[in-house]
Amino acid sequence: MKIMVINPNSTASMTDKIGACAKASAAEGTEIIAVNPPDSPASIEGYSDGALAIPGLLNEIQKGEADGVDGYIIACFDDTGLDACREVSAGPVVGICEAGMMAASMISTGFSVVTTLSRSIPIIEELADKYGMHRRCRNVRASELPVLALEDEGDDARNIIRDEILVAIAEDQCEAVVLGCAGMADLTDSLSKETGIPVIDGVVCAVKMTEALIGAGLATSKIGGYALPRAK
Ligand code: 5HY
Repeated sequence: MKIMVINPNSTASMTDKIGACAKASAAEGTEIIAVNPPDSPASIEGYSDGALAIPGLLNEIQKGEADGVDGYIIACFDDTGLDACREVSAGPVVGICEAGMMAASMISTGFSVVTTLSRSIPIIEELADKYGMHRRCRNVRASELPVLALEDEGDDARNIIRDEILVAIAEDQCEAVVLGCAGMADLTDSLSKETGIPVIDGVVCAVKMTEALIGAGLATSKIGGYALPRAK
């Protein structure tokens, strides 16, 4: 099966990192294609960045449909343009926020999210409501790291996220933590070991869930809300 992983921002180094994590978790026989729109914002921080990224996202899906892609992953924790992408896609489209929250809700009675800037908190809280996770999602916290700081060498960003996870454990009584940015995908193992709590990355969860949906022969319903756009 062929799965396209789309990083909605235009930072190629982050796309490479996301692609490497996706490939490392993919099953034998799964081909992972990691792409980003060439002209979207360098990072998605807030509502307007998200809106500006959607045309490029839809364009990547159109290219995938012409290239026989079986399923898609939106590799931004804001699940940017997820519903619009499902409208124009035959195969399943999975957002890393939804995938990460679903996985966390299956291995814990309550989880917290640690994201980048606090301006992302309302967006993620709205997604938790949309996915019926408001009872399981104990809190959404900001590390106050700009998204692109995750591309910097060294452990500064990692240590700031670690410290926020430790505060979440103490204050939220969470039993798992979901990392609230695709750019954190390479930090899960070391953070889990150091903090002693399951630390979850939505990219890996989305790969396994997309493989499961395709493997189960499931595709996006073309009845109703996700029907292909009508010709006008
Ligand atoms: C992400 N932004 O996963 C989100 C995270 C955030 O460019 N990739 C981004 O801060 O909302």
